[in-house]
Amino acid sequence: MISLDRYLGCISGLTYGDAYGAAYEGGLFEKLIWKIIGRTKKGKLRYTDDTQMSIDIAQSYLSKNEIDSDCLAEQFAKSYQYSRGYGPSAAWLLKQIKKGSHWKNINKVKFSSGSWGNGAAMRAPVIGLIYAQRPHEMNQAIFKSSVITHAHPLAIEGAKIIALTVSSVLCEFSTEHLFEKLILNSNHSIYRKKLETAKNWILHSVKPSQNEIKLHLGNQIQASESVISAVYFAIQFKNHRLDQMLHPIFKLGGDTDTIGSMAGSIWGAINGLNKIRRIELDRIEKIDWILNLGEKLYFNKQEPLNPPIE
Ligand code: F2R
Ligand code: MG
Ligand code: MG
Repeated sequence: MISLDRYLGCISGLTYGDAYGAAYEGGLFEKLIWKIIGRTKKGKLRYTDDTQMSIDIAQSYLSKNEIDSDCLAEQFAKSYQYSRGYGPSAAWLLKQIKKGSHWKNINKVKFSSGSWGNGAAMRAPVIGLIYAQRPHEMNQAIFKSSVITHAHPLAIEGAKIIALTVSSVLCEFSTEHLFEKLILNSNHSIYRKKLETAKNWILHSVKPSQNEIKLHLGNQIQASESVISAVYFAIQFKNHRLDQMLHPIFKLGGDTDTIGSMAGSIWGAINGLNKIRRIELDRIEKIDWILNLGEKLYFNKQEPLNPPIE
């Protein structure tokens, strides 16, 4: 039986990593923009597309009791706001869906094989939670939730790795077995190689430098340049506090909110909500509403839950 504390730990860790990491994301321009729009009128930390699309998956699942790509595409499009900092291709796609296009006709327009950004992986922890006890249905759900905006096989595989990691760490696990399972389930050598590196660093107590982490695991917007870094940080620092685990991610720069949210979700699934400082969570907008949504998902309560206006 998965505990509610760990379930909510995953959702709040995701939101925390995203909301706190957003201020460090990207170059000077992005940081400057976030300084201006990164707070609500009440002074709360705003979350970004990572959390928003995760919320969308939870809401869409609760309304259909399954991952339905058409319903989810509508939900993604309805929630889209420029100020949540979506990736450029994802933003374009969602605006087209809002105008009436079907996702199937546009998800390979910008890139002929689809986007390989980490936008599918960043929302995959919720799939890991929903399907933790139905693992044989997880790959299909990952595909359906990813392909709307991310048709590229590397983006879908990154999402699969994150969902599989979350579902695996919700119960007791060994680091060695976790990495073996992830390697066994990876179809692409780029992921297998990075998983081997992360596994060896952790199991042999190697302390890589920031440059080595960037070089061997990555810190960028591509799924293949961010997913394994998130797994590495969450497992390497699983016995530290959440802010201590996130600190080196934010220092690394690059795609800090997304690596932070993916790592935060894994760390939270291991440690639970109780290990996250409430005072730090309370600085994030709509956090009680997000936790309420997480509870509905846990108990599979199919009731509408509209977000509060803040
Ligand atoms: N986008 C950001 N942060 C920068 C904020 C920008 C600012 N708000 C603005 O809009 O100017 N963060 C968020 O984006 C990442 C998730 O991105 P996602 O959803 O994967 O986006 P997208 O657009 O699909 O892919 C990102 C870019 O990667 C390149 N790319 C993708 N696939 C490609 C391919 N097959 N060939 C070549 N290039 C490809 C493109 O430049 C895409 O635009 C998260 O970090 C989230 O926090
Ligand atoms: Mg973001
Ligand atoms: Mg990001």
